Amino acid sequence: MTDLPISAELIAESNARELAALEDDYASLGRKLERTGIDIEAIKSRIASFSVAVPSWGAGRGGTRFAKFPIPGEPTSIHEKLEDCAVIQQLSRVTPRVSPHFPWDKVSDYRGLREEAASLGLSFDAVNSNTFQDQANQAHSYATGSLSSTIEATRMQAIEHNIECIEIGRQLGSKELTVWVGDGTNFPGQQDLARSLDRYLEAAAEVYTALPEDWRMLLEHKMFEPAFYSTVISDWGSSILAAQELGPKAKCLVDLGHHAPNVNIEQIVARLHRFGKLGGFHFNDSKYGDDDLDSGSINPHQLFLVFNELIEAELNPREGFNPSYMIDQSHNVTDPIESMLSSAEAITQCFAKALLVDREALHFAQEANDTMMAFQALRRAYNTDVAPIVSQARLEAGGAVDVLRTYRESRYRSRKSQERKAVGLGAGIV
Ligand code: AOS
Ligand code: ZN
Ligand code: ZN
Repeated sequence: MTDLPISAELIAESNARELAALEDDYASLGRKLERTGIDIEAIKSRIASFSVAVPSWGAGRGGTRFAKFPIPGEPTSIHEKLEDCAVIQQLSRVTPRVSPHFPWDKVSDYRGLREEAASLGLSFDAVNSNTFQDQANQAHSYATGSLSSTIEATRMQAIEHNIECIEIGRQLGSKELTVWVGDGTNFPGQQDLARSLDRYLEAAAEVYTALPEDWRMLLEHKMFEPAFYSTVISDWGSSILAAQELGPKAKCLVDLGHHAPNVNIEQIVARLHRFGKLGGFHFNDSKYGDDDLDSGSINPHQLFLVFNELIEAELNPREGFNPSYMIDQSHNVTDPIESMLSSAEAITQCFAKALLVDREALHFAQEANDTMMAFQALRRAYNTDVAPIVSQARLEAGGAVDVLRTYRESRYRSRKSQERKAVGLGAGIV
């Protein structure tokens, strides 16, 4: 491995200051869990094998249609994004894979890019195609749709782009193509709701045919935006029907922000799994819509309930259980590295809490229709502070006990602000 962005000495020094307190907290939590028959070491080893991918685009500042405010030192190429993702992995030890997006991350040598990632301790996760915006020199516009466009040449272009993403993914060592289309309408009557789905299905089938044997195609549904009246793959119903029609390699991807407010997402997770179609997640949080806020920052309880369903699913595997976990957030006001460090920790903690649920007590209460005790089985796990197990697992994997403090001490961002070229308006203004 070449030089990693954060020095091992810095991490060790930072950890040294935390060790005594962590040892104390870990021992105390271990005793508490032991009283309920849970072996903390077993939980820790489950956490040690947990991971969540980070999106290459998440390394940059997000924005809205009103404005984007870049920060000094923001990455402007996939190479710089990989370097930032390496920082997240070095400190958190739960984000060893990066999900790239094309053509945003286009380079001339993908095998070289794969080696570059490997030298930073990273590999590639699902490849994301982009047919929701036009690129310079593109022959046909996606203004009226892509895979579901009424224009055949546009559909063909979208199909070819997805197939090109598969080809790039093969070179990067990926095994999944995530397809989210912005296709939809803004006016009643704008498009035939049935025929637009027909066109989507036909075009998606062409992409499906190009999938290598051991690949999966993840269909990401979204209720609205950029289309505000209807979208072609609007919800988990449309998604599972499309996935069932396409074939066994097609699965559904649940982006937590892509539902109507207050929808019971954990139940959607259970449903998709029941029919063997749960393919993966884009983790984020939201208050109003597809806000792409940091995971667990608004409703950590929902995130916990999602993981609770995932543990249940794992105990009852149907046609395999192997969902891909990924973060998909828009970091508009924070340092993206800090947001992803904090989010990776929040996600891992919810996974850990779900592992603590006394399944026997839960199932017994469910069978006995003892509502309060069933709820309490979840509540007890949710109320447990699992930070010491998650931190201990991270420490043992070579990460930082206090990820954010160690990151700040590294002064990584300010070093990058000296080295990297400024991004557009606002960059360089501190
Ligand atoms: C869009 O809302 C989706 O969440 C997609 O996953 C999209 O490809 C990603 O957010 C990058 O824009
Ligand atoms: Zn998403
Ligand atoms: Zn989204």
